[in-house]
Amino acid sequence: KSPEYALEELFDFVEVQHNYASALEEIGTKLKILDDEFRVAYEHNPIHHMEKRVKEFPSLIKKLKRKGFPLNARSAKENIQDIAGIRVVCNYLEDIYTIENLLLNQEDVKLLKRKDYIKFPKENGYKSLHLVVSIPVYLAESVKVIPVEIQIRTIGMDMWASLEHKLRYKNTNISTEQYQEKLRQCSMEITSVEQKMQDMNNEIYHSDF
Ligand code: 0O2
Repeated sequence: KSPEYALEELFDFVEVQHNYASALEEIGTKLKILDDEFRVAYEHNPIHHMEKRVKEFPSLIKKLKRKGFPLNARSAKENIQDIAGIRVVCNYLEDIYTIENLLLNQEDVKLLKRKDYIKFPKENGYKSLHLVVSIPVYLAESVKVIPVEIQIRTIGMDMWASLEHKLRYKNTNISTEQYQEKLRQCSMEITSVEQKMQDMNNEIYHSDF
């Protein structure tokens, strides 16, 4: 392929990254507005913090290769749904579904895919609510409808996923298997503690003092 073709492809990838970053900004702002409104109305912030990222070029190429898709910007747009990703870490279990409902009630947000790994945890103990939504982004000369992957989880689920991710991807001599049972156990204990915290929080909210 000619150098001109390669350059054109590169420009397309840069455009993809820019558009997906804009979609992330839109979703991030929507979530922040909901969180702020909750603080004013109920003196409670459902969101503890958020992390946003646009998949970097090397990871995007790696994922396209792994899945056997063509290595170009068009193929990335058509086949990869997590180019734009936002992780929403909530304070309490119920906050996860509150945030989901409020976001999906918005007219311009369309649900493309939903996986509830909280009601149906993965075999290893992984829990999170995964949504892929699309959102319109208004550019100077066009409107692009762009998918964004949203992972919503509690602080405890996030702590668990970070450790499990570290174990899986870190090049150490430690065998992951050695930790599998411990991790499953921790996942259950975290849920139990978070459920108790949720119940106490509800009791305090509904009490008179
Ligand atoms: P990274 O580096 O976090 O981006 P696909 O996204 O196409 O591969 P699928 O089935 O839609 O496929 O993915 P799924 O199950 O919705 O999960 C995608 C993302 O969820 C992963 O992204 C992780 O971020 C997270 N995830 C899923 N399962 C686990 C798990 O067992 N442990 C941890 N720690 N995270 C998990 P990536 O692309 O793998 O990586």
